[in-house]
Amino acid sequence: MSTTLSKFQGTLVGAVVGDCIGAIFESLWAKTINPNKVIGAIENLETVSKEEDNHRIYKFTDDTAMARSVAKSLVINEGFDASDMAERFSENYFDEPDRGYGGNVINVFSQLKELDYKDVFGPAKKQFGGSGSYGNGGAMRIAPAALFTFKDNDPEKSKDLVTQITSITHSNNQAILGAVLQSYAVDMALNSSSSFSPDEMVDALITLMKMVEEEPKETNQSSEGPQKEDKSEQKLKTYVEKLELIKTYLKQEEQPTQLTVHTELGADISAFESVPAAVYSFLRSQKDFSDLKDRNSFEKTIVYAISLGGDSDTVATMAGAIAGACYGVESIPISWQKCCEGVEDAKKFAEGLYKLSQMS
Ligand code: R7I
Ligand code: MG
Ligand code: MG
Repeated sequence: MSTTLSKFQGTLVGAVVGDCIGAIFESLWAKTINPNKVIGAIENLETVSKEEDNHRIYKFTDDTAMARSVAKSLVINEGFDASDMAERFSENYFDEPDRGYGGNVINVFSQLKELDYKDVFGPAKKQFGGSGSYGNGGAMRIAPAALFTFKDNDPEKSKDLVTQITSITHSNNQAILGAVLQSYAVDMALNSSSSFSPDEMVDALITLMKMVEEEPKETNQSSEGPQKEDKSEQKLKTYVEKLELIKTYLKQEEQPTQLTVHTELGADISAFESVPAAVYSFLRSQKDFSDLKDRNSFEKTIVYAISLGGDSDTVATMAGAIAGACYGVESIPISWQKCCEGVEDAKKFAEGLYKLSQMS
């Protein structure tokens, strides 16, 4: 298999297994999860996969459902068709409403349907009194867009596509910036070898996000992150500041505890409090992880992402996409692939996006 195809498949399969395995823990909304508990659940899954017939399948959630729509729409239309993508998002939700969707995005789906997918960006703009959702629903589904723009190697183009795809459901600037950061991280991982330098990668992300965050905004929305009720907990205001904090972590001889990362970077339902955690989970896979000496870097990324607690399916799906893009599909254990719903489809979508990337 070509390295690029392996990385494309790694991206989408990595996202699926992160979602399916992370979903085991999402409902806990824990501050942190002991890595041994995560490993226990993974060992269960690995045992289950050995039972040839009718073994348990770990279901994907809304994160994957929406990523599938992004991938399908881009492949079938050979580009972005806003109305088609909006229809896929909504119809998938109405077909399978129990995939764990966010509480407000489902109103957007209803309104899009009522409008017959004509005013595609209107309903999202009305959410939360006009400020739009700051949820991580844009970032969680964006990996296929990074595969689509891979061949252009143009951050501006990539940012534009990500902005459009996200704006169908999330018009808040923080949700859009989070999706842009996630897609830049996937793109960098696609372009990196498995022995990349985490310090260099975080520097490159800081450079790109500085440009994006400094752009004047079309709306009068604040570019600052959502404020927690207890303002003392929320010290950082921009994605660049969060990346600077990650840079500090990476320089430390000993990496911070999960509780520190959960508290300082966040691992929650907002984009601002989850995308940086996913990026850090991936970058950290190059560092020592004493509980996981016999696991590869992809596996370390997933276990670590889930151990941050909170919105674990979403942090793990985003971290899984970045790690899969870097380490390739071969790094994802076959036993995990066998047990997670939607892996074969993810490989097919990746192949479709790969073929598009090879066209001139
Ligand atoms: O962002 P979204 O698609 O949710 C994705 C999350 C992932 O964790 C999935 O795995 C799934 O569990 O849900 O859905 P939204 O409904 O747009 O946002 C999610 C939640 O974020 C909302 O239901 C609100 O609780 C919260 N939220 C806000 N709260 C106050 N003010 C989002 N934006 C705001 C806001 O502006
Ligand atoms: Mg989910
Ligand atoms: Mg989630």
